[in-house]
Amino acid sequence: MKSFTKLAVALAVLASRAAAHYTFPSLVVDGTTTPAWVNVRMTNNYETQAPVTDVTSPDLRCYDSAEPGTATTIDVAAGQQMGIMSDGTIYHPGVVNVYMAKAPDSVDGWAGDGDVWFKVYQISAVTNGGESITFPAEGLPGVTFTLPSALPSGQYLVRMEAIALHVAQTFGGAQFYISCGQVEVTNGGSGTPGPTVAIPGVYTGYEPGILININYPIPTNYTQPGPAVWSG
Ligand SMILES: *[C@@H]1O[C@H](CO)[C@@H](O)[C@H](O)[C@H]1NC(C)=O
Ligand SMILES: [Cu+2]
Repeated sequence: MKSFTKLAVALAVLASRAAAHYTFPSLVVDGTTTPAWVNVRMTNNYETQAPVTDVTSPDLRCYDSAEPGTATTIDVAAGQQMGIMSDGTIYHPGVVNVYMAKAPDSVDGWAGDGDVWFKVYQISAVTNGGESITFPAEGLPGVTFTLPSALPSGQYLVRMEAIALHVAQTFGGAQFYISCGQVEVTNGGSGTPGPTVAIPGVYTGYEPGILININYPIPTNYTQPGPAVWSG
């Protein structure tokens, strides 16, 4: 009886969360939110808000295959806070990763090919041995993080990835909400960011943090997808 009730609750929650999607069209620099799709490359889903679900798709990178993304590059200082904002909230339960990749010179038109991506920030899930699982990113309008002081100066793509896990119990069910901003890091340091990965390539879709039933039974632990955060 108890497990039946839990399952019914889980299914009701799942149904109520099925529809709402989101994009990440703005950065926050010096406390100011930039207008939509000015410093962020416009994504295929700017109207539909639909997620990427194929982790091998080229769209897992910046989701701009429909029209190769262009954006204006904005200055951010190493060691300072910046943010990435959605067009609403991070509605679904799930986790967040922010990756960066340094362009060889200008980031304008740079595709971000190769093992060039490193993680600068993440918001994982919180578990307690099977009693509950919570998602601190759920419901946030966006994320704020500090750029490492050791981050070298230069032009970068900064890639938001919110992984919605509400229907992730089947392969390909996790929903990736993605966008790439263009920033010029000033006043940088001399660190060597890593570990670096290729995107797509970083995930197979079978990771325990991507192919997961978050509703029932409640996971006892959670493994954040992707490499460790580089903090400089
Ligand atoms: C929980 O930990 C076990 C043992 O390390 C691991 O095999 C499993 O994949 C983890 N589960 C999740 C959802 O990360
Ligand atoms: Cu949705």
